[in-house]
Amino acid sequence: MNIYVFDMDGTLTPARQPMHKDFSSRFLPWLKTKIAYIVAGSNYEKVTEQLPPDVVSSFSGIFSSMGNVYHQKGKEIYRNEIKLDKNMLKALERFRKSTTYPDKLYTNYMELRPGMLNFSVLGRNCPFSEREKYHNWDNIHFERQKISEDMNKNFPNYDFSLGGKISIDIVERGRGKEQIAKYLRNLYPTAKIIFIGDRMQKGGNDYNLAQELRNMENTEVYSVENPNDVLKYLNI
Ligand code: M1P
Repeated sequence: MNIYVFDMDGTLTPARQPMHKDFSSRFLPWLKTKIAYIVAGSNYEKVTEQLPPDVVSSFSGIFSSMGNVYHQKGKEIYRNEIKLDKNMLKALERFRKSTTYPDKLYTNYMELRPGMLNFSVLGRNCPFSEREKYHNWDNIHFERQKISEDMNKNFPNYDFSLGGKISIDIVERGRGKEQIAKYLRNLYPTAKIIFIGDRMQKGGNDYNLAQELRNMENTEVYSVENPNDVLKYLNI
């Protein structure tokens, strides 16, 4: 038996965008015959915003906020909280103040979710066009990567990783997506667990889960760049 686990943004949908209709029309019939889970960096509300209701209800379970909240058929099964270190928050404030990003910054630069904090120098409440602008700038200046590396070194009790296009996901070490590997292995002791995500490179928010699974028996991890790659991999 195979158990499928999918990241959401960049894997099943474009980052922070609804699932495309042509994707869901091919994916849903496949999903209905399989046991599959989502593990998203976004919170549960965003997952249900981005995915059509029949897709949401066809998943066996949805891990959101980096695996810190778990829903089964719409019912919350567990949630973790995060303890925030004041010095860690101050260091993030300093990065926000000292950014060399030349364009407008927006107010919502720290978003607390269950068990995690999302930090974006740009600000999460920016217009969509500004996300792309910042992302293109970051691809040249590597601001998020530099902040994550610095913070991982100075605050080893936390884990800083790159999720989507403008932000950094922060969890207590061990409380990222990797926590779901043991959870699923306990549920399915002998099944093959297959994880599909777009951020499996070191520093990405799928990396730790991919590594955790690589260290377990009977698993497979598959890296994609976009939803089209998922359709190709599933051959649907
Ligand atoms: O699910 C991937 C990421 O999506 C968003 O990233 P960004 O806003 O940077 O594009 C965030 O919700 C992030 O937490 C999440 O990991």
